Amino acid sequence: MRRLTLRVLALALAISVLFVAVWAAQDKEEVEATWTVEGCWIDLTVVPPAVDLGSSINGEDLERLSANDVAVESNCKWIVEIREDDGKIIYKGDYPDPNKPVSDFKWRMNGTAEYKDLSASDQQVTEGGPGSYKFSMDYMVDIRLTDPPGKYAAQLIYTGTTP
Ligand SMILES: [Ca+2]
Ligand SMILES: [Ca+2]
Repeated sequence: MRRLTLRVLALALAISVLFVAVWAAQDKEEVEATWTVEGCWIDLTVVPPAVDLGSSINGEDLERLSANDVAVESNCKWIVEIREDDGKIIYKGDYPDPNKPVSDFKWRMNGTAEYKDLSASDQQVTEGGPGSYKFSMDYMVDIRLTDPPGKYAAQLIYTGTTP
């Protein structure tokens, strides 16, 4: 009886030692994960790619609000600029080309007060920092007495840059 008790005690002790040994076991390794972001990136989207300002019937100026939606995503500071591709308005009609100046076409960010004249050189539309941005553009065209009947087109070039 006593031997049995001793054996049980010994076994219990062995088990408890084993448990202590298992529960106390621990090991740690530290890993440092590193990476690099190489430089600035910018993603510019302007939709739709074609915009119709409508028809001027009695010589009235034409305006279209929120004609284009612009989206910018960048991990750096950025600017968006606008220009006319070659500084010439395309004219298609039966009359001689009136060589309508591109400055007769006006643009502004929707929500801002004043229209600016389109130009063949880049003009800053807006700027921002890292993140995702959306805004829309209003267009206006000054119809003049010197504009003969026909179809007119301006090619707007948007450029996004991280200076
Ligand atoms: Ca042009
Ligand atoms: Ca006018």
